[in-house]
Formats: sequence, C-alpha cells, structure tokens
Amino acid sequence: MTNLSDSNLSDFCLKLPKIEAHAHINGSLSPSTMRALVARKVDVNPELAAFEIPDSLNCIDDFFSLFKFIYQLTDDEASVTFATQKVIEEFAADGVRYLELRTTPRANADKGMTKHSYLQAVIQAIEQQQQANMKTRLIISIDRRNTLEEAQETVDLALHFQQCSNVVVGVDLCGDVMKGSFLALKPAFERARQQGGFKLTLHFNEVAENIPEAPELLSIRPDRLGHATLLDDYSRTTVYQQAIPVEICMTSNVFSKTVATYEDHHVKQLLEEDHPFILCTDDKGVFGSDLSNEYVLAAKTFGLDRHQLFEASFKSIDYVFADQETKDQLKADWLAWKKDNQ
Ligand code: 6MZ
Repeated sequence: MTNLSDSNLSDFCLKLPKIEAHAHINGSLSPSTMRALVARKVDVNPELAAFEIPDSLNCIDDFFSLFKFIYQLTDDEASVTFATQKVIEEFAADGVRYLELRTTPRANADKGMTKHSYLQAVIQAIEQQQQANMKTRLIISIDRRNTLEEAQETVDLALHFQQCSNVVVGVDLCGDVMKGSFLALKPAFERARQQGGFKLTLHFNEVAENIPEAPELLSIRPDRLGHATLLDDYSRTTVYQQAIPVEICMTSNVFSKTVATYEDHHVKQLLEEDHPFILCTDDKGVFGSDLSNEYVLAAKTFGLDRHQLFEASFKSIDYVFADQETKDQLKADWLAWKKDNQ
C-alpha cells in the first residue's frame, strides 16, 4: 500500500471498511433527518423550526442541554423508527461494515411511548434496516442520573429483548458527566453481565470531576471504555494492564472542550503504545463529523498512512461485542478489501 496524498485521503477513508462502536442514536441525527422530523412536528410545536445545532460549544455542559430539543423530535415510536433507520443508512453509506448503536430507553406519557415501546421501535428499525454490507447491533444505555430502580428497569428491558432478538449485545453508562454516581448503579451493571451475559462499556473520565469514581468503574472490569480522556495514574495502570479497549471520539472531545486540540488528543499515546482503541463518532449529528472524517482527522493529525489506517480499522474488529464467528467473517471481509485495494 502506498502513502497517501492529501487529495485522495478522504476518498480512501470513505472506502475503507470501518467499525463504529460508539454512536448515540439521538446524537447521530443528521441535519436532513432533523429537518424531516421538524417538518413532521412543526404544526403542533412551531418553536422547533427555530432550532439550530450550534457551530461550537463553550463547554461540555452546553452539549447535554441540546437534547432537550432533540428529544422533542423523537418523542413517539414512529419518529424513533424513522430516526434509527436514517442513522443506519448514513453509517452504511459512510463505509461502516459493523455498527454498534447505543440508546437510552425513554418514555413520553403524552404520546403513550414507554421505555419498552421506545426500545421496540429501535430494535424493529435495526432488524428491518439490516444492510447487505453492514451488521447493526444495539447497546442499551443507562443514564448516570438514573436511580438504581430505573437502571434495573433498563436491564430488565435488555433481558426481555434478548429473548426475542439477537440485536442487543451490551449495556453502557452514559449521560451528563457532572451528574449522578456510578456506585449507586453498579448492581444493575453486574446483573446485566451475570444474567444476560451482556458486554459492558462505560463512559469514563471525560472530565476531571469523574476521576474520583474511576476505581469503582474499573472494579467491574468493563469490556470497553468510552473516551478515557483523563487517565490519572491509577486509571492508566489499570487500563493498560487489563488492555481495555478505548472508544475514541476526537471531534466530540475537541468540540465539547474536554480536549484542547487535536494534536493534544490522548489517542496519540494509545497509538504510540499500541493500546487497543476504536475510532468512533459519538454524536455525528451534533458534532458534524462522520466516521470517515474521524479517520481523516487521525491521519492528518498523527501522520498515519494507508497501512496504519487499515490496521486501526482491522484491529477494531477484535474489540466489538460480537461472537467469534462474526469477527472472523469481518476479518475475512477486511482482508479481501485490502487485497482489492493494494
Ligand atoms: C456522555 C453522552 C455523550 O441515548 O438518547 N451522550 N453521554 N458523554 C457524551 N459525550 C459527549 N454523548 C451522548 O443519545 C443521546 C444521549 O446520549 C448521551 C446523553 O445522555 C444523551 O442524552 P440517546 O440515543
């Protein structure tokens, strides 16, 4: 494989088969999907027409408040199905071959939507929208602001849908980084693993305020970590010793100001030390960056060539929440692509 000139980098990154493992459904709605959803609802709720995703944020606090608007767009099952299908189509068009979406079950009494019917809408969309070239799986998120009872209810739902679908593969801890406590929710995560065999991924140390609870998060031996922006000594030693793969979201971190610049991004160290990571988008709608662009960014910032980009994508296969047969199939597909694109 030859080195890349600037002109064909974007094309290469688009065509490269990719894994997306950290994508929140409601953060992944493209501008056109948002416009279509606004059009469905604007008669009843005219204020929706005025909303725009901002070009920049002052801090990560500003990010979470955006969902007060976005959640008005996906406040009934039909909109949830439509949004999920669009997100899947767009990832497939961006060259993703294996997609793990994640979402937080949400009820809306006004429209009769329950957490159960919300998840049913998402899972049906995933099952109906399986692409020829891309497998889609679902991670169910538990919000940090949940009570233990709410978190256990989410685990109940994950266990329920596991009985009728092979789509649900994992459970995630997400939500406003300044709120809630993992310790209170830990029994729900332990039950998800014990009863459902679910893989666990946790948003980890996005901001300095999260560092005190890091030992508690690491004590459940998560299968992957989201962000891991700030590695204090204890976290670094544990994450490295256990070789826990990190879901890396470069644009998200710089946009929400948890990392100062792309050059300062912590993936640099993971690259240098050959620690497992997966390049991901987090919220491609809010941050305006698709996965192929995240590969372009990594290439430009750290001088990666075609071979290194392929390797980053290829190694990610080992870290997905799929069985060995699926991973072997993905590896064969990647190697066939490499042969055709040398
Ligand atoms: C923590 C995040 C996040 O679940 O409604 N979410 N949580 N850190 C992040 N990094 C910036 N990005 C998104 O998707 C939206 C929800 O995902 C979580 C937040 O809880 C947000 O409300 P779903 O599909």
